[in-house]
Amino acid sequence: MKKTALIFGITGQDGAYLSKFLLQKNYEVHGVKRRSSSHNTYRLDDIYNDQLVKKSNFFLHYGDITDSISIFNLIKKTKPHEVYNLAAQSHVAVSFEIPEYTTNADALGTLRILEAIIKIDKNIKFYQAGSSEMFGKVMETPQTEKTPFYPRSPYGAAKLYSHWITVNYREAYNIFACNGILFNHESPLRGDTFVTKKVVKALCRIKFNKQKKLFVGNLYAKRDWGHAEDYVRAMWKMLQHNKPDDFVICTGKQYTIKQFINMVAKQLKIRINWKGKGIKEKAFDEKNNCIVECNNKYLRPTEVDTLKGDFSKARKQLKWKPNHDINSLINDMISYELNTFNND
Ligand code: NAP
Ligand code: F7E
Repeated sequence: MKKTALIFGITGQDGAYLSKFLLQKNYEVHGVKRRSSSHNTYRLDDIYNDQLVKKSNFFLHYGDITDSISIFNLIKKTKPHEVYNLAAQSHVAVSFEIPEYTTNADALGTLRILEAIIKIDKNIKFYQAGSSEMFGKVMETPQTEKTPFYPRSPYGAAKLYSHWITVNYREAYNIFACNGILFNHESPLRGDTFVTKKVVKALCRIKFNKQKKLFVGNLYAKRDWGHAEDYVRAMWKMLQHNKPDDFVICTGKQYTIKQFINMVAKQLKIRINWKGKGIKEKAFDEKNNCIVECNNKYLRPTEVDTLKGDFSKARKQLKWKPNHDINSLINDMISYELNTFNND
């Protein structure tokens, strides 16, 4: 029998990759998009414009995770076998600016979906998009499913509520609900203000004289970066497992932002030379033009200094491992940017 999935947050990076993945598995895919005065489905354009897919397997609906009525009505109407909650105000720095909205969407949004599931059909499987930001000020390295949480932002705290409410509904109502604890994952479809996309886009533009300088914040935070394509496969695998559970998904490797910039520059054959310290640290190209500079405005009130996960449980129980490494991720992101230039 054909399966039906409902994706909250379908217009985001992961929503686009998960949609493609599930369509390839012959799912009927329903997605929830927010009303917007500007075009907000560009990541889905290639799927949506495919007439064959459009007619039979792929449907977009208006809704919002801050609106219980739309959530209830959509779950009732689409009758999904699986619900993926990817919807969130997902920018950590922005969560300090709009903490109440972030909590409403990222914490209460999950509760609203869980409540609708137990009222409509307890057989619906549920995936919650948890985050390594819940580890925050890390209590041990590497982080596993057993590492205590210590969030460092309104975003991290809201995701922590979602994590525990998902565990609670699983135990209280015996539903198939899973938390993915996903470390940073990137792709050509990453939002422009996340550091990897910002760096790749800017260095590509600098290489081709379309931009002079890149401004960043903390160069020394360390992240465990994977590719979104690998991580959506893990989401699906969690819902096909023989029991509902929580899984860390990561690569087990970490790099600083500065190392990431150096790796992108290397692939683009830009030779850079760092000078200075702290917020005054700058990178210069071979003609001694300053191309990277730090700016206080990108620093956060509290920072997550280091993240590095251990995916042994997912490897053993889900038979999951990442196919991409940092270099293939960067290569994919650069190719996309350069193609975009060519189509300008
Ligand atoms: P993203 O690109 O920012 O996408 C977020 C999605 O949520 C977008 O479709 C957005 O819609 C939607 N959304 C935001 N507020 C909403 C609301 N009130 N009602 C309905 N939809 C709403 O994020 P992503 O990188 O794909 O991440 C997917 C999920 O995984 C998020 O929950 C994120 O917090 C979590 N996560 C991400 C990472 C990562 O490294 N990417 C790691 C761990 C966890 P618009 O397009 O209209 O803005
Ligand atoms: O920052 C530093 C910044 O915004 C990474 C989200 O998907 O992953 C993401 O959250 C690091 C931080 O991602 C700039 O201070 C330096 O230390 O790319 P980011 P994030 O905050 O790690 C987690 C797992 C999620 O769940 C989130 O939804 O890079 N950094 N300079 C910068 N960050 C940004 N954005 N911009 C800079 O200029």
